[in-house]
Amino acid sequence: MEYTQLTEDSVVDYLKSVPAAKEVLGDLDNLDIREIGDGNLNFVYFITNRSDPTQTAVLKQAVPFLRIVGKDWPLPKERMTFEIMALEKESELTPEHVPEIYHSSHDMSLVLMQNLKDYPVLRGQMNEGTYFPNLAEHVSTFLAKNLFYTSDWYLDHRTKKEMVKKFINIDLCKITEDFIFTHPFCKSDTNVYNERLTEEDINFIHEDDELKIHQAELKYKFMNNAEALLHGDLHTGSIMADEEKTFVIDPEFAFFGPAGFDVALFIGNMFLAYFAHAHRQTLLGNDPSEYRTWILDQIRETWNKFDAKFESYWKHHFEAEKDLFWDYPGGEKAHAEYRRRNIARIFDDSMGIAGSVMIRRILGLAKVSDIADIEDLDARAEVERMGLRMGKELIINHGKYTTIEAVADLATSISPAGQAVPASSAG
Ligand code: SR1
Ligand code: MG
Repeated sequence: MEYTQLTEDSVVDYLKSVPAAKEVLGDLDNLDIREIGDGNLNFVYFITNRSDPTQTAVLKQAVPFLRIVGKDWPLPKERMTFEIMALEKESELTPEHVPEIYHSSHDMSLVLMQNLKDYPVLRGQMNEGTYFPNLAEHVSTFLAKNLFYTSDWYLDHRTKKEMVKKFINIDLCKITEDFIFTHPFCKSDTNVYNERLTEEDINFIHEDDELKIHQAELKYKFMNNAEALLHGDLHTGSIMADEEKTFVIDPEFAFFGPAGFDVALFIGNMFLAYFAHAHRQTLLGNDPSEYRTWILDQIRETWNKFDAKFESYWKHHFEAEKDLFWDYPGGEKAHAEYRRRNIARIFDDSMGIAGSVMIRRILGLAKVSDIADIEDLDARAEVERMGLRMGKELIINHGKYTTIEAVADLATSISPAGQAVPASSAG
């Protein structure tokens, strides 16, 4: 079928050409269709059978431009092909953490999938101060399985290279190269600043030689290290959850890059939430320490569980298929050391990139509601300065922090968990 951009009015006609739609949604002449996309890139339709709300699905379609900017910023709609391929791979490796796919079409750049309406977006729920007892457990499994089982440490040489070839995602990688690794670090027209940040706050990032050099190195690593299949945009807005289940959505940025990148996106966004709650918890009428301590616990647990799971998948695989290379007295011990060094290097990459992620959400175009929705601009600026300080320290000195506990201590040295950012008198 030739591509057409769907609207609320044309979704039903399209669904009538999809056999799976009837099975999932029942009577296709009795559907309620609502466009609910609030992301930066795509259109998302919520579809429900008016007589039976359990018959429901979500249709996501890519359009040939960047939605947040408009038609003036063309972006190939073929990005949906990467999302479909990534969802297929993630469904193989971690079916419990991705939505069920009912139908997909590369030609129409769309996917029809499970409606996760009972699992709201994690970021919004965290803004309200909700706790998720399984978050670290689930996110660490998603990360460890998808990253280990798509790396050269598991796949054979041909499968891996064929996959790398399939996942050359030029245009969305360019968005990341620009909007995470470049524009926020210089005087780009795409940046958007809280008006209460001073020139000094901004030049703290834009005019520091060491920061520039380290940031350029992180970007180079992103562009040249096809280590594992990444989700590519794994921030807290790409996670939907309740107390029991956790789903990761939206992998259109998928490509083969440094394994630490996905870890960095999640952990960097969690640190931003930690800083935002210095103010948010006061608005909610709470002492900030309880919720902020929970966030730090999740950060520590996510890394530590990821580390243990990644290593155990690797160890298990090594034992099953011991390579001639390591088959000598002492070889197993040497392999264990090789594993440790690689996981330590993934940690180091993750912490450096987490610094970039934090700064891009403060100075760059695409914000996070945790901070950007703080109405009191002075309080927001105070929170933003915390993120800028931590981001800069991680970009320059990530090598100094060898444990996640040390990185969490860095966050508390910038803002202790019990410290509140109260409303400013100016508001
Ligand atoms: C220009 S907007 C780009 C951002 O939106 C997506 O959600 C990704 O985070 C991307 O970096
Ligand atoms: Mg997204």
